[in-house]
Amino acid sequence: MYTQSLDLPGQPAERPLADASVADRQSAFDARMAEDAKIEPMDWMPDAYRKTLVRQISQHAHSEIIGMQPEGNWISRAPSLKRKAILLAKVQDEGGHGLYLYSAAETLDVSRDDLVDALHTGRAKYSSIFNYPTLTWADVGVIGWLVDGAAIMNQIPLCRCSYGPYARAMIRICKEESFHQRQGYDALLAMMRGTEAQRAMVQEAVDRWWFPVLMMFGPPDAASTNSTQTMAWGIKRISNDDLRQKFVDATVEQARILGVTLPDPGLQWNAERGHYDYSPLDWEEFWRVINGDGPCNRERLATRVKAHEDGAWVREAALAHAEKRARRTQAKAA
Ligand code: FAQ
Repeated sequence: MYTQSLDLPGQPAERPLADASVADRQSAFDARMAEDAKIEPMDWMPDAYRKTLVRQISQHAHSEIIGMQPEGNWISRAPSLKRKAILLAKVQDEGGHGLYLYSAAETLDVSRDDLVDALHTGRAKYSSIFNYPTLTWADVGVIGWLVDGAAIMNQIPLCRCSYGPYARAMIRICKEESFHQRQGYDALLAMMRGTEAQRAMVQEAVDRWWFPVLMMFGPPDAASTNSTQTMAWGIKRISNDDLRQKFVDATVEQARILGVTLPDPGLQWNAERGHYDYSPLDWEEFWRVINGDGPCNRERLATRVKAHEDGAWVREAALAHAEKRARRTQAKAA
């Protein structure tokens, strides 16, 4: 099962190379990269590899945690008991993903307090998509279908990431994301088989989310500052633009079955390329949103900071309890 412990079954607790020079350690690391082997927390790794993993994994964790808000907003207004139970489970799953990912980041010698502080002070990024509002119940279905769908497309290759704890965490996360995507599609299908007003509500939600979802994959490859290095290190396996294209190609047919129109007049099959063409995205909007000026950035961050502050007593009580138990165990042993 999933574990945060640093030892692996069948491997010595201390990896060889403890006394090796930096050059030897670098060549051992390069050899592992060349054979596409996993890097584990006890292995030596270049500082830049460690830093970029901390950056990507912690930003991913922040996205899952902030990502609870847009749908959490609808839990008390879900249209039926069944939809409410499903949505509650989904939002809790996202919280769980954030916790696995913080734990994976902690294996890289960073403290969770520092990571959380970076989010709360606006120094760390989280996914652009969670800065858009959820105005109607159809938005909840569209998040499941498109946002979770894009997340799966991006995260399946991360199950093969070179860093073991991140790759293993992604396997379980992807399984759960699949349920999320299906529940969203199912909710939308129910609405599309409903009244004219419901169908219009779904179409209006798709119109608002389509382009921001395509931007989730990150800037075009030419503007992606991290990709060349992270792909060389086997962290990212497929580029931003290639993942975006795979997502567009997969989604067009799903939209047709659902009966919605994707809001892009430039979307058309290109037989020569064997892919759908789509219109250029508004990258100015993307940079504005990730730099803090999207429709909901301030609200999302303020809600998160308040939740953290409101939960201080729980953390303090848990620590006091742990200390009391440790004192009791010590007293018994004495
Ligand atoms: N939003 O050089 P690149 C989910 C930043 S989880 C904000 O291409 P990279 C589940 C990027 O950090 C969604 N910032 O970057 C769910 C970099 O800035 P930095 C999150 C973005 O890392 C569903 C700069 O732009 N998923 O949805 C974005 O190679 C429903 C230059 O970009 C992950 O985090 C963006 N969209 O590629 C939860 C997956 N795109 O850090 C609740 C793991 C780029 O140098 C409800 N992460 N930036 O200051 C990744 O795969 C990658 O980090 C990318 C970005 C693809 C997101």
